[in-house]
Amino acid sequence: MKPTRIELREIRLPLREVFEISSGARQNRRILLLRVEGEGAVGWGECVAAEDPGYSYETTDTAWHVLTEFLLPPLVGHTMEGPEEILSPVSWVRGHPMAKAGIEMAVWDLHAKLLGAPLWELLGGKGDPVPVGVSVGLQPNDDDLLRKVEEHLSQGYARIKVKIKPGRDLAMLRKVRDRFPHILLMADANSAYTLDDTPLLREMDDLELLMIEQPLGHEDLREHALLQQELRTPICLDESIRSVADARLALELDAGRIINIKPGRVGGLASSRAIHHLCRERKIPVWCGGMLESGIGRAHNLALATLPGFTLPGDISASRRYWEKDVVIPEFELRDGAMVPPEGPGIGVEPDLARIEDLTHRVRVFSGP
Ligand code: OSB
Ligand code: MG
Repeated sequence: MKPTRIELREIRLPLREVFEISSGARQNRRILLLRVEGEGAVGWGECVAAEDPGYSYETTDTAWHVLTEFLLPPLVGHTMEGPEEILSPVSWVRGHPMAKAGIEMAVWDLHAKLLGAPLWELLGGKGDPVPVGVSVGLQPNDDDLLRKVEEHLSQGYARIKVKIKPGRDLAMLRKVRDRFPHILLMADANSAYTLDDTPLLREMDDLELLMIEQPLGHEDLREHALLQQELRTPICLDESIRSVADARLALELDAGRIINIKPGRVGGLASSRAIHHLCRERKIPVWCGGMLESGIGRAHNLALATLPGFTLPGDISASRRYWEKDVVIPEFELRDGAMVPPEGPGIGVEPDLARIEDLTHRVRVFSGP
């Protein structure tokens, strides 16, 4: 297989509502899409880097820089056996997993399309519906939050994740738990706490949360291990896991009992699958996180989440939860609290080319022999 033409474009796609996490608020998404052509087929990928470096050091602009200057020129025209190999010529590039994942995932889609197989099948998944949850951002007040949770439950979401930060945590979560005693409920701190907050985090044990996601710093694996020993509630790692090596170390240290796999965050689908296998061997449950992706990134996430170790509902919500109108046809919809993996080849949904063109802010094309 050989990618002979790669198109990188930035689209601007506003979220229907502001999405606020402990590190800040977002609304006007600047998303990088990758379109790869080779042997008469076309594959699509999405880079999940955000507009600011609050979640990761990568941003839309650093990813544009790394992709255009370092990753794409040597990859276009490069012959490979399969998508597992696409990043080998650029393995010297340190870090930047989100930039790398964008092109890697596009090549997976291309590969699946050339084989005429759904991406989920190629990754080793089954086509069964995937139960999904929703991630609810910080709200102006607790009543607004309760209303949001109620709305999402009525839409059928199988699990509710609530963002927390110091000052908006225990009391707020108690209200949600009191109102909805039996739902699958979890909290995501996006690294807002330190070990000094252990007494507060311990009080959350009474709330029967499914897990607490990334309570401590993104580089604090050791601290997460110490905290986990003090908590009954499982810790789930998100920001801390940027590679297979991070996952191996985290499991070795018992720094968490659950891992949130986001293909964008860990450098693509091949490393996501490797982390999945590692966790499965050790009976560590995983689930697929989200990065407010457009339908293209969402399609990849859904394919990954069909693997058997993804035993917890993922942050793979319906297109409507994010966008006035998505960039794929058909849009993603919820069916009985689950998403049905598309049957078509590759990601199984069609990019809406006219809409993508309308939203485009800049494009770079690379072509090779
Ligand atoms: O921590 O999982 C996170 C969104 C942006 C950055 C980080 C996170 C999130 C979400 C939303 O929680 C997940 C989604 O619905 O895409
Ligand atoms: Mg998270």
